Amino acid sequence: MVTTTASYTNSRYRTSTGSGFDGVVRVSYGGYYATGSLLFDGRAVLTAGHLFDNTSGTAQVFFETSAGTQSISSTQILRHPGYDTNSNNDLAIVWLTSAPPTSADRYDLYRQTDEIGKPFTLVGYGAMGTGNTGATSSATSTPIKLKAANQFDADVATLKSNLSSVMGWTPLAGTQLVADFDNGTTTNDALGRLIHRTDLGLGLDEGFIAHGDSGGPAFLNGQIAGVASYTANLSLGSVAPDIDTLSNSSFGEIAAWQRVSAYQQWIDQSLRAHYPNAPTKPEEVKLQVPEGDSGTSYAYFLVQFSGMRTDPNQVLSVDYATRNGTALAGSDYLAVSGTLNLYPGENQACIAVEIVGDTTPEPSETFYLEITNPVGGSFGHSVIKLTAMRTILASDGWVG
Ligand SMILES: [Ca+2]
Ligand SMILES: [Ca+2]
Ligand SMILES: [Ca+2]
Repeated sequence: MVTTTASYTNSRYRTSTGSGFDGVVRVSYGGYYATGSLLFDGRAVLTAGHLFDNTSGTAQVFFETSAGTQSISSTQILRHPGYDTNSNNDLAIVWLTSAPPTSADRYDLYRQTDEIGKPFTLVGYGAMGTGNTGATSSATSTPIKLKAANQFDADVATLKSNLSSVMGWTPLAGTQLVADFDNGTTTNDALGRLIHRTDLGLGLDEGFIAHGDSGGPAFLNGQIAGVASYTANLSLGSVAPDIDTLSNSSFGEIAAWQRVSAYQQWIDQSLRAHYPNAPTKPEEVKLQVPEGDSGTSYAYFLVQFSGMRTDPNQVLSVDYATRNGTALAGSDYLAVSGTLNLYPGENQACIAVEIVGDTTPEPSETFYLEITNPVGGSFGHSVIKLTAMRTILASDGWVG
């Protein structure tokens, strides 16, 4: 990944397995390399749209986890239908032909719109270098997954309104977050000088995206808040913050991430549309699910809203989290927690939980999903929590 303030060999930039970044993947397509993140459904990877000239080919997705390195082909690629060469809607979802390793982290989306001013963690497999040199390696040689930090300074609309004369592209307001690569000086504080968002960076932790980091995540609270999209070296008259005037991911440049909070409806609904054999009414919900012999399969929970919206455009939501019964998170099923939105026109949606298959004889076991914090409706009768149980059925070989 990433150009960093100090050498990439500094341990502060390393992403050892088991440290929460094992769902950040390398994506290859048509001879190009990018980065992506495994989404909360455990089947799809979120990455950049500009990697794909069309969506008829096959991508390869590489997982590096404690289980080793594993490559999985795509079964479908969906580029955002609004993608354009102004880097608008620069997102794609890549579905995998088989379940990724259970050791790969699955990520929820950052759903609040308070990203600006917050420090984030960026992770990627792109070209390396330092802020002084810019990217000096190619994105295809010896990929190393690195992390660094930066801060979201503004929405792209603020940049455009200040720099329309020198910005040769027209971004959609509210859909991209920008950050700059700081070295602690005001001279190279790009967004401080260009749009008066003064911040001198995060010291040695400060880092930046480079070739091959496209599609990689910007994490807030361990959730995907941004998808790396592009970099630029901008100057306005005599204000020229780039340290070397080259577009090379050096100190003094700016970068943009697609703002995931603005795209959560598209991502959520795209994933839900791909859930295999998902129930559409309560009588179709299976309370008992077979364990399977390998990979993972889904147990579904169907969440329904039976009231009336006060405003038809209102987004309703509940929070959810799995809880162990006799089944244990990590070995019998994969824990999930997050927020489920019901978008305008929707009165129900499924939550999918991955059941871990293996051939070890086990008794039937149970786990729970708890639903709390209804927004836009209530559970009624002073109920504050709904709990549903699923049973993972014993595999045939168990005798007890
Ligand atoms: Ca910065
Ligand atoms: Ca700055
Ligand atoms: Ca530069």
